[in-house]
Amino acid sequence: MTKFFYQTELDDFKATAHWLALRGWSEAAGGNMSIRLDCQDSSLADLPEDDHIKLPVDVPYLAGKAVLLTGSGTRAREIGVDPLPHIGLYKISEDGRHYGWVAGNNNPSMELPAHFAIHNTLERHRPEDKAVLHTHPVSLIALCHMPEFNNGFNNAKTISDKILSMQSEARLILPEGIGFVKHELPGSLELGLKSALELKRHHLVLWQYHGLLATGETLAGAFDKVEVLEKSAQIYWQVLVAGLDPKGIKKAEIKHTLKAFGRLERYFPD
Ligand code: 2HA
Ligand code: ZN
Repeated sequence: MTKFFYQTELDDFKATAHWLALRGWSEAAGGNMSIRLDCQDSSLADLPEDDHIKLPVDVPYLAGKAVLLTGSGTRAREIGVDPLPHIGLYKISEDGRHYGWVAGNNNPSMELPAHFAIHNTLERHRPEDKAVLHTHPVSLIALCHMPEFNNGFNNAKTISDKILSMQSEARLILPEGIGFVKHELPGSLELGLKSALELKRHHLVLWQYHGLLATGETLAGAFDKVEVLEKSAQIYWQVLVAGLDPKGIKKAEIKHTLKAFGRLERYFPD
C-alpha cells in the first residue's frame, strides 16, 4: 500500500475532532473534514486509469493534487482518539475530472464532491486556506429557526451584523461577515457549489437548519472561526433568554474597532 504518513495533518484532524466532540458540535457521525495537500510526494504518482472515478463536477484547480478526507459514518469522538482508520487519501487526476482512492479509509464522506468543489474554489481564490471543516454548532443552527434571521432576504447580512455585534472582537476576526445557503439536501453537490460561491469572500458559511462550513489554513484555524461565531450566537441567546433585547454594539463602534486594527477594508456594511 502507498505510504500514508502525513503526521502534521493527522494531528490536526485528531485535535480538531477531539474538540468538536467535546463541544457537542459533531454528534454521532455528524460533520466532516478535509485538508488539501500540495502533492509533491512521489509515492502519489499518477493513479492507474482503471482506478479513476468520474467526479460530478470538474475541479481543474485540483488537477494532480491530493485531499485527505474523513470517511463516511466516522465519529468525531473516535477520530479524536485515533485518526488513522477514519481518514482517506484521494488523488485528483491530471485532467481535473476524476479522482481515485490512494490510501487509508476508502469509504469517503458523502460530501466528497462538495469538499472537492470547495477546495477547487479555495485553490483558485484563497489558496492559503487548505482545510475545510463542516460541523453542527447548536446556537447557530437554532438561529435559523428565528423569524428575524429567516425572512428570505439577505439572511447572511442580517445574521452577520447582529451576531457579530454581540462581542467586541468577533467582527475583528470575521470583518467580511459570514455567507448563508438556504436549506439543501445534505451531502448534495448543490450545497457544495453554493457554498463554494460564498467562500470566495467568506471563511464561514451557515447552512440553514444544518450547520456551518468553515475554512482555514489548518483545521485548528477553521475551528477558531467556528468558536468565535458560535460564542457570539450563544451570547445572543443568553441575552434573549434573560428577557432582554440583544441590541449589540453600534455600527459606528464596530467601524471604529475595525479601523483601529486596520481591517475596515474587509467590512462591507451595506
Ligand atoms: O453526516 O454532517 O452533512 C455528515 C454530515 C453531512
Ligand atoms: Zn452535516
